[in-house]
Amino acid sequence: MLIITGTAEAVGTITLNQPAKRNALSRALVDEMIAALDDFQKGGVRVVVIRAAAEVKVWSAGHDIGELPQGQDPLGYSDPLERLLRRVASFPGPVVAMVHGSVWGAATDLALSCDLITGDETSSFAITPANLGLAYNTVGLLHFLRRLPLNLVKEMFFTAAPVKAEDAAKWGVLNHLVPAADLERFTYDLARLMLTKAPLVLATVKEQLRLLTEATSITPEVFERIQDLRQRIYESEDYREGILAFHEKRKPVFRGK
Ligand code: LCV
Repeated sequence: MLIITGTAEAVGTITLNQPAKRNALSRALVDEMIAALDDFQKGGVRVVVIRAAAEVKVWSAGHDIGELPQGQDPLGYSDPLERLLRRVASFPGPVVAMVHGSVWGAATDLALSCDLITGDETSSFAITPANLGLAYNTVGLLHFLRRLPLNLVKEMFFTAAPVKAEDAAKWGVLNHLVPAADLERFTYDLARLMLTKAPLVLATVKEQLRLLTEATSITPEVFERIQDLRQRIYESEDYREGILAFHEKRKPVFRGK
């Protein structure tokens, strides 16, 4: 089992549980998370908490780099991680990311795709395509643009540096920054508070907000220009070098081609 699931009252918990790979979001782990959300929905769970085990230093290392395709769109519509982000957004109730430890790459996109994020002083958030030479996807960029001012989105993507807890709270990535000793109690108190509210309203307001925030239209020409720009990246030598450097456990040398 790559995740541990549990329910108490009508709150469901998914605990990422593959520390040996720093909870990298592999296809197998993502499929278990999607199945858990399906089971929660069937079982009448109304609020979900996604967390890692209490003692980890890394909440999730993001997309499983070993599974990133070469020479084709690395984050296509049917990519497992993209399917997970859509499933979190379609779950008919609040999904809370409870973060202890560092969050990397598309795991930051996962946290931002949750409805709320609570974190403690060990939490940090990095988005890392610039470390891999990878073409990030348009939907993913919109997840960031809807949550953060443009200058902060640019700093996160241009530096790939972890945004540490204090800044994450100040920038609005975190709903609440809570001392590590209180994080679990605080998060589940919040979950239980939402449980006392009308579930049909929470599910409907969540879906209305999804429809409204995703109501971004782009022209076919803009679509094709974005695809053309991204194809140049994922067919680049830099992308191959980024992936290779990770596997060879060395710093990549990017040459801009
Ligand atoms: C597979 C891993 C991973 C991993 N995949 O432990 O944002 S985007 O656009 O780039 C998006 C596509 C995305 O999400 O890409 C992935 C972005 N993630 C990262 O760049 C983080 C990569 N990981 C790290 O920087 C380090 O692993 C951290 C800082 C997370 C933890 O460092 P630590 O020293 O604690 P190791 O690096 O030793 O990793 C332990 C094991 O987990 C594997 C890693 O290969 C190693 O496996 P082995 O023991 O077999 O060598 N691992 C870590 N991250 N994303 N595998």
